[in-house]
Amino acid sequence: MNNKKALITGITGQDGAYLSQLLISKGYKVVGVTRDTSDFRLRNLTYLGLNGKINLHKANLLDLSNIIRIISKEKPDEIYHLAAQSSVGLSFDQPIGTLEFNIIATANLLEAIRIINPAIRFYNSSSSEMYGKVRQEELPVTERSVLHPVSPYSISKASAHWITINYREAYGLYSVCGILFNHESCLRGENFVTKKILNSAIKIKQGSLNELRLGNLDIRRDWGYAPEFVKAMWLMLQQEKADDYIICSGEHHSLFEFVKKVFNNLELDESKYLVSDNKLHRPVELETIYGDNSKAKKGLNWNYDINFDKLISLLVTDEQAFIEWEMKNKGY
Ligand code: NDP
Ligand code: GDR
Repeated sequence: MNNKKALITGITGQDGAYLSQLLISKGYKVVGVTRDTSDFRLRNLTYLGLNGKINLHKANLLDLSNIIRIISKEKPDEIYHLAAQSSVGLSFDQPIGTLEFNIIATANLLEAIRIINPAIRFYNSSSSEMYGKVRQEELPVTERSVLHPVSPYSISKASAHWITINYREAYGLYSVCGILFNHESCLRGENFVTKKILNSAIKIKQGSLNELRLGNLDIRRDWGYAPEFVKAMWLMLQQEKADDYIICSGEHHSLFEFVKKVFNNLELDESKYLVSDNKLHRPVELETIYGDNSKAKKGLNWNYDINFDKLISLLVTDEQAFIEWEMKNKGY
């Protein structure tokens, strides 16, 4: 058993919950930071049975004094920075808030580490969205591909990415970025497309819904399974040398394929229920993106082996169990 302590920001989100579960299973003491400890926010931790196993702090990551107080008190060995306004779509409606939180929270955490204890290891979740406008011939993207972000969210993530690297290069911190491609689970927020598809398809199957309305169905993404992605985050902080890694499945499929597979899995014909809605298109869209995960597989020994069919089947099964749990635990 190890006696390490990890602090996770964004602990109530999809990745925060799965990462907490992983670290607790490895014997870590886990401390979490959240804006609010209301029951609704704790849904993911409750679902995984982690309530009571984590020491939660209410904090505003824009307030450096708040962060300094928590890090000084808890003395973590590792910090996993997952908190963000993480919706690309919402960032077009809330550009300033997204830029402010996603950039300044990251800078505040790194500055607090530099002031309090530069030996604390720091992980930051960067995003495939940072690559943005990629030409077909430049795919799959690698850690060395050029960044060309096309949304307020991806611009904020590109800044946080370079701030994290800069603290490594300028001050010698062990600060690293996982460049994550879309990864999904039943703990995904309701405003992300896979959760919407899975939840709607199951409700259509149950007879309580009769349509699924989506935006651009032609986009192609490199979708992965969230519980496997958090393993890579942990591995990144266990290396001799700090470095950044792309974390992705390496496969790419269109949103239409995703819908079709989910409906087929439930023995439904998607053409009877799928409605394409132009109002759900984004002002600027990233059409196709997929990555090369060979650096992570080789360098971190990250064993990811979930192909698209297996991913869909896991997501459908997980979502069915989640809906059942939600019905039984209304109000959690
Ligand atoms: P979630 O949105 O599920 O969780 C993020 C957490 O950040 C929330 O639970 C919330 O915690 C906090 N948060 C949300 N909005 C704000 C806001 N406006 N201001 C302050 N805090 C906020 O994200 P994921 O778990 O999916 O992702 C984790 C990280 O990884 C994020 O940084 C995301 O950008 C990044 N990422 C995710 C990918 C994915 O496919 N999931 C891919 C690439 C990068 P609370 O309310 O408790 O404070
Ligand atoms: P994304 O995820 O923007 O890639 O960001 P999202 O699931 O929101 O969108 C994926 C793609 O689906 C298209 N789409 C729709 N999206 C939503 N949300 N709702 C719809 O109805 C719909 N119809 C079509 C979108 O246009 C888009 O192309 C996620 C987040 O987790 C980020 O934090 C992370 O950095 C990136 O993945 C990698």
